[in-house]
Amino acid sequence: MDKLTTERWAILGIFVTLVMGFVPLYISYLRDFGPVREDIFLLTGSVEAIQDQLQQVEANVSALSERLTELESAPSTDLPSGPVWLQLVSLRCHEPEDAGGDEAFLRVGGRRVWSRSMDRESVENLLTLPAIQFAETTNVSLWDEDGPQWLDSDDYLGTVQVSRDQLEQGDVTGSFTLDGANYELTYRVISSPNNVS
Ligand SMILES: [Ca+2]
Ligand SMILES: [Ca+2]
Repeated sequence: MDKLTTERWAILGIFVTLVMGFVPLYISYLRDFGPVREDIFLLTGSVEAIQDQLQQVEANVSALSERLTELESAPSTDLPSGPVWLQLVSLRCHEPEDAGGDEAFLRVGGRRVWSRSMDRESVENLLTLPAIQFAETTNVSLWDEDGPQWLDSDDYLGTVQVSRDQLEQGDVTGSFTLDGANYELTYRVISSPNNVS
């Protein structure tokens, strides 16, 4: 063999030796670290998913924070602290206490404010009565006048409690249902006695 051919064989030998040595090493590397690398990919994927979720949560927190700021800066819906008035609207008799109809009368805060004879299914308009000022609550009670008092005292038919919480809620109804009677009261709680219509 000439010198060139010898060198070629030598280079080929070195190459084959390197390849033969490298292949088992690579196989060993895959065996030892292949699955780990897969796990690392999976783990990396999970980390990315968690990062995405974190970003989502941060975005949600940010949106909520903005909404909270909006709500805090919104005008207060607290009820005004000034005086309020009770405006009686109507009284409907579904069932009177007396068989032939009642001599009905209303008391507001214990004071008699109205009276009228009422039969079954009759309705009385109370908007003509002046509005009555009160603080937090006041009671409206309905009675049937009987008599004479020493023989047959007036019959108490029930109480409707009116509260300033009902301010400007429009028409509110309450019932008087004691002693077999059934009446329905409609009223309004208003911030000015001139709001009647
Ligand atoms: Ca009676
Ligand atoms: Ca009566």
